[in-house]
Amino acid sequence: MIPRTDLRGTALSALDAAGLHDVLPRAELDVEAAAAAVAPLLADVRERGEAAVLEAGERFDGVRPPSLRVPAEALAQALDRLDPAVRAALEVSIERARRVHEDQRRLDHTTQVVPGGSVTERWLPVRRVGLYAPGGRAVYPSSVVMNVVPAQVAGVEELVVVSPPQREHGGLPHPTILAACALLGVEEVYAAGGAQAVAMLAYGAGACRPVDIVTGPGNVWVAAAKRLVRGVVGIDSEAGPTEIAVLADDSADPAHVAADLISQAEHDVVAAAVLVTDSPALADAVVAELEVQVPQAKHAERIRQALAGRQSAVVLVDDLEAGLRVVDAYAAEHLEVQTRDARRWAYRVRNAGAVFVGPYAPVSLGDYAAGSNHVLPTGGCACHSSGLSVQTFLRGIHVVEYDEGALRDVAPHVVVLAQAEDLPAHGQAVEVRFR
Ligand code: HSO
Ligand code: ZN
Repeated sequence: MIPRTDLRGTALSALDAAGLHDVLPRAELDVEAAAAAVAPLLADVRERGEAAVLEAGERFDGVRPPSLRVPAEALAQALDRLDPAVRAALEVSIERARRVHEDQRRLDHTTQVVPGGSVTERWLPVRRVGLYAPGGRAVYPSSVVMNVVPAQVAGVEELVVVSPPQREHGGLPHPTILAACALLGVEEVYAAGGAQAVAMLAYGAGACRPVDIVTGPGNVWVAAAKRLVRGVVGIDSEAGPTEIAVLADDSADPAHVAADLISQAEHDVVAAAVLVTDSPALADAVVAELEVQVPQAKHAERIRQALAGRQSAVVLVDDLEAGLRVVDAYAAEHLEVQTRDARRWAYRVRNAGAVFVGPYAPVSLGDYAAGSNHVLPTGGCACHSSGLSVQTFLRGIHVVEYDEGALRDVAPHVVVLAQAEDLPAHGQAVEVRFR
């Protein structure tokens, strides 16, 4: 059902991400190869614009959308037809996410460096943002919420959502995606998916003008396209398969731990579910629970494959200190801490996309309705990157203000450094003001 790894008696003090790789391998996506394959498609969209996007939709999504831009009536209709319970749940999700993200807003700040000399950091939103919302199996209106809310809170002026045309919906994107857009007040939506949609956002095509940043999860083609347009536009991280790690001791409820592992394994056959525990009894009980719960799950086969994959494991360690080293080295997208004194352990964690504390904070709460963002670093990137936030959509600009006296005081230092770098004209530009 799930591979077991016994690290008891192993010296973990030297454990780093590289060492752990043999113990807990990660599913590898060959984005490089995909990038080579999609490069001609990007060039085609750049050259021929809308026609290339529509043709690619026909080829890859099996349907040519009636129009690239989704008409306003289609958005309104999707919202009208949305199940009221789903609408109410999305509204809660949006409201909680707004509250958390509003607190992320950075304030402009002025540092008075010397009398007469100051530097102000201004935080300005990017003007136009493109959000990718997958179609197919991963139709997640919740991800539309997680992308749109921080952009709106940041003050982004123009928000564009792209999502693949669906044959069974007459070439429109999935109606739940459209409804989520309508609920969030996003009006500019295009029926475009895959690499061609990313190219359209980056270069512009038809009515869609180029954006400044492209965000949002997608398959390997989308990740490859994002990698290729980076530089032309900004991108968020390349999202990999979902990961959950659980750090637990014998106080954890095995039924809960198993359910949480299953919840993220449900996403994908390459999703990773990792339990790290110092309790052999808990490990056995969780495995027994998996045997019971997995067959009852709707996506049992997908879950079974994810749990059985090399990327998933039950890891036994000597104690929670060792467990902490393992989860830190692993740097999971999501980490649950289900131990006694969970809060204390949780605050010692250094590497994780998000940490979920104690028995009542399962990852699926964070996926939908905690207020936290669910677009998080995967593949070990949590040791250098953060999840999506208001900050993703802001740029800090230094505004430098010095008066004559303040410049005169520091002038000799500027001149010396300019000479040391063999750039005397730099020094001249200061001295010329005082001749
Ligand atoms: N757990 C996924 C996000 C998601 N879950 C969307 C449900 N819907 C990656 O963090
Ligand atoms: Zn999820």
